[in-house]
Amino acid sequence: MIVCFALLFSLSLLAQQGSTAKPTRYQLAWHEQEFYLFVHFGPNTFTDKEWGHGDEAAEVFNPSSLDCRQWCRVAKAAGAKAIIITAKHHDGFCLWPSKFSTHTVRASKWRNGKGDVLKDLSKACKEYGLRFGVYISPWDRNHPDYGTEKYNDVFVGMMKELFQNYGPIWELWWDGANGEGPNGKKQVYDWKRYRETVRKLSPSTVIFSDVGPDIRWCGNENGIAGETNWNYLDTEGFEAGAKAPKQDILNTGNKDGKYWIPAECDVSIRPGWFYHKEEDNKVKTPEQLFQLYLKSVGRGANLLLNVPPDRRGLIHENDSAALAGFKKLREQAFKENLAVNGKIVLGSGDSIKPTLTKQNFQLDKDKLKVQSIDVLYKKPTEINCVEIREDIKFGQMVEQFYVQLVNGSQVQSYMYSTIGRKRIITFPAFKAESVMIKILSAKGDVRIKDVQTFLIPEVK
Ligand code: FUL
Repeated sequence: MIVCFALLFSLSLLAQQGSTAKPTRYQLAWHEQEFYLFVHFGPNTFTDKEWGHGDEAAEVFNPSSLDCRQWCRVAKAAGAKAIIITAKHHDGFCLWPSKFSTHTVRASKWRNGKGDVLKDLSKACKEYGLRFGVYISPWDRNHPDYGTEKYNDVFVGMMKELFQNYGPIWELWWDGANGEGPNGKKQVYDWKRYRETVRKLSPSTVIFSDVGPDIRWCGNENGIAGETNWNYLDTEGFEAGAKAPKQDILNTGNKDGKYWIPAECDVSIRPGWFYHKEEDNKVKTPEQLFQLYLKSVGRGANLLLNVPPDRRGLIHENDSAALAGFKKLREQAFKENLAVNGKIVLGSGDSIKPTLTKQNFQLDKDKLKVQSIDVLYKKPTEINCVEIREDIKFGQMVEQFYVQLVNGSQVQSYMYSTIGRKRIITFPAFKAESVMIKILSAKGDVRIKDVQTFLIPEVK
């Protein structure tokens, strides 16, 4: 019996690996979150720094009217699905009253040392139906044990507190940065132990770091996934931080990578990660945010947009206005799928419903030459955007495809590489009688879940 279980276990592990690795159910659910907020908040908010030195007095942390429910309302109004907060940034200050540090909210004046930002936020997220995520930096410029083996116990102890007191934690975000601590020493991070700790405490949590194990960094802090974006990555011999794969590899993934580790695109709505008053007029516009959406979610990745609360402990009016505008643009762009004004025909001649959501279909890798997907409109229809989805629960297959727009003798073609969970492509508006999507090459049999076409606002 034991042998049987062992065999089953190793078979199921095999299913996660190899060039046809598939997402776990937690990763699949993660893909569906698409867009969520990052919240950088802590002493830096009050000292105007981006990287605190760890010697800032705890008293500087004193938001005048912190309200995590306001953050949630802003997130909801923006159509974001979750909030990930910097529970501890490099300065070591804990936004919860950790037993493992003296540099925490407990030592601040805020609410007479009785406040707990994580408690407020985890509760508010539950109330508003948002997922709750936590960023925790292993680099700690304050902790006296940093740079010694004892610090790994501290870090593990802190994570236990997070999971035991504020769970469920949907995503855990590990920053790979590794600088000196207060005694001038660097820490040797025990990533293996950290990973095992989290898996044991909360198997449903998806773990982000440069190299996963569940979600990878997209290789830049501009919020932009690769035009070619594989959900696969090879991680053997790599770790988060200095030992991570090159940034361009993180950006595109590895076509034949062994593990399913999709990209998350982090970027700030302002130039800095933390709030700075002088950046109040440098908030990204709805149009800029929409472009970022196309270059992240539209390339099969997720978008993690940082919106830093101000010294009141509130999301600033300029940021919430930009977010509302961003939501409106997405709604306008994708409200009407113009493919429904016609029919979708497979290269094989089968006609199917204009939206494929419920009717996935498969293109046989060996017959790609004779297979394509055509959208035939009832009358010429102006479009400038096509959205295609692969059914990624079977893996990611497409490596090259083109889109051809036809109106009589007028033909316009565009070539692309990967599709993945969602690929949104845009081009100059064209009045089309038909659109053909032709897959030119693929790793294996292709399963397409949906094809939609739109006329989206011209956004520069
Ligand atoms: C980086 C940090 O050094 C920045 O301060 C910020 O937190 C960003 C999201 O990650 O590694």
